[in-house]
Amino acid sequence: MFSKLLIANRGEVALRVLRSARELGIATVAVYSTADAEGLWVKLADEAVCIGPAPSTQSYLNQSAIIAAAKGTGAEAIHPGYGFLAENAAFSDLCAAEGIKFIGPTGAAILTMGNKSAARLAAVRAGLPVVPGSDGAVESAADAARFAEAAGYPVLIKASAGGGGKGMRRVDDPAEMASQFAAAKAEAAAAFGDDTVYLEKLLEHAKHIEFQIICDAHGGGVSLFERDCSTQRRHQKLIEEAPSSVLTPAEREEMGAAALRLAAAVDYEGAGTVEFLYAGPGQYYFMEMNTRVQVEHPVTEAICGLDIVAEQIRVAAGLPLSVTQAELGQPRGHAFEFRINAEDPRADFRPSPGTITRYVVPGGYGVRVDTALTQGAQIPPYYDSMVAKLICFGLSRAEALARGRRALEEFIIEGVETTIPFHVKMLQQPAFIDGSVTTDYVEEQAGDWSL
Ligand code: MV4
Repeated sequence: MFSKLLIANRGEVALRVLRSARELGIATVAVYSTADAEGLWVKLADEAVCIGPAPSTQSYLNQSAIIAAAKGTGAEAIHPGYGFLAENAAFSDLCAAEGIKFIGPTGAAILTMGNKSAARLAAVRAGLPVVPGSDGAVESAADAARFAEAAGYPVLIKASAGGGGKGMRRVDDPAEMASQFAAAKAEAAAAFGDDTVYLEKLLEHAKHIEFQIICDAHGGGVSLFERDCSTQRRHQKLIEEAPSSVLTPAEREEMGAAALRLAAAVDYEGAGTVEFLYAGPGQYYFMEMNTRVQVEHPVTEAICGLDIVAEQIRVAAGLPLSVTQAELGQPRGHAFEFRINAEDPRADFRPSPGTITRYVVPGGYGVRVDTALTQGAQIPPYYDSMVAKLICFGLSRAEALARGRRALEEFIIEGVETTIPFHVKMLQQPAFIDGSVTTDYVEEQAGDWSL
């Protein structure tokens, strides 16, 4: 087992990793930008290294500064968290070259899954169902129109180097194909430095169902069941839940096995998430694979009784997984995660940085708050707006929902606007209560809410 671990991240996920490392008896090294010097994770770490000024490119994305901090403190491993360098293949390879264990998959696995067209090809080869799509990249608007004619409109033009909804364009009509195709390529070139695009038939009113898997270095792997992440706004997840309210045990087993087949095909090591679009019984299709631990992992921890970050560290140290698929059985209970962002839901969710003047955290059985917030904390404008995650567990979905409503009412954050009012309203919606929300719900239904 490692004796010292560097956490190459900030905020709630840095604290999350620090806690699991400490419980495993591992010394912790925090890194921070000049804007984060007072961060809770900086204070709680055994050692802390300032890696640069506030802008991410000069701090949390500064690979050489992070490697230097690891070498300077003698850290044997680096946990990247999510975001920043978590899915940066070059950084994974750089750690390996420097003899530092990257807590995550190899650069090769990250590269394959980071190219959404290559990921789709790997999925087809591993026998996963995919939505009807072009075989690889589409070079011209004429080819794109031919695909769309055959598959039927509407179609999606997707950037191979995109993902998470970035670089996606919907085309409903042949007349707009040429302009949308050109715009999609230009947008992909500008955003990712790669204008390669591919096409898929658009699957409307589908759910975003993703499977958490974790693989050890000895060919072992388990499915930790699914999460329903359909409550999204402009591809930003707002509420996640586990398990979904739609899968049958047979679908759960089938989709989990498919996710593990895809992982095996790329010699995957560590925690990963395989995303599916779910359009009804037996109608599920591979979308993407994320090669990092995700923001929403706590809802899976709640229904599995497992510390996923501790498992990541264990498998990176060459230990076998702590649990077998047989021991996991079926999900136990139900959990929701509500993302508390410093954004104003009354003003198009625009960021709301500032100082926390009042802060009261909910508690009680089945309530977990993952945050680095403290009274008087500054929320800087440089980073992602998520400041806390409220996770509520219950033996049934109804119990978890009631607990979520109660905890959201208790949660007080003043000094900045937050998404709490959005969550309170969402939990009153019949479509949410009956579990039928799909990926288009928030855009179609919640756009004109008066909160
Ligand atoms: C799709 C899709 C429907 N049809 N592909 C969004 C980002 C990445 N996970 C892939 N995504 C989707 N791909 C086909 N062929 C629906 C989504 C999707 C989505 C799309 C629009 C708005 C919100 C969304 C949330 C999750 C998934």
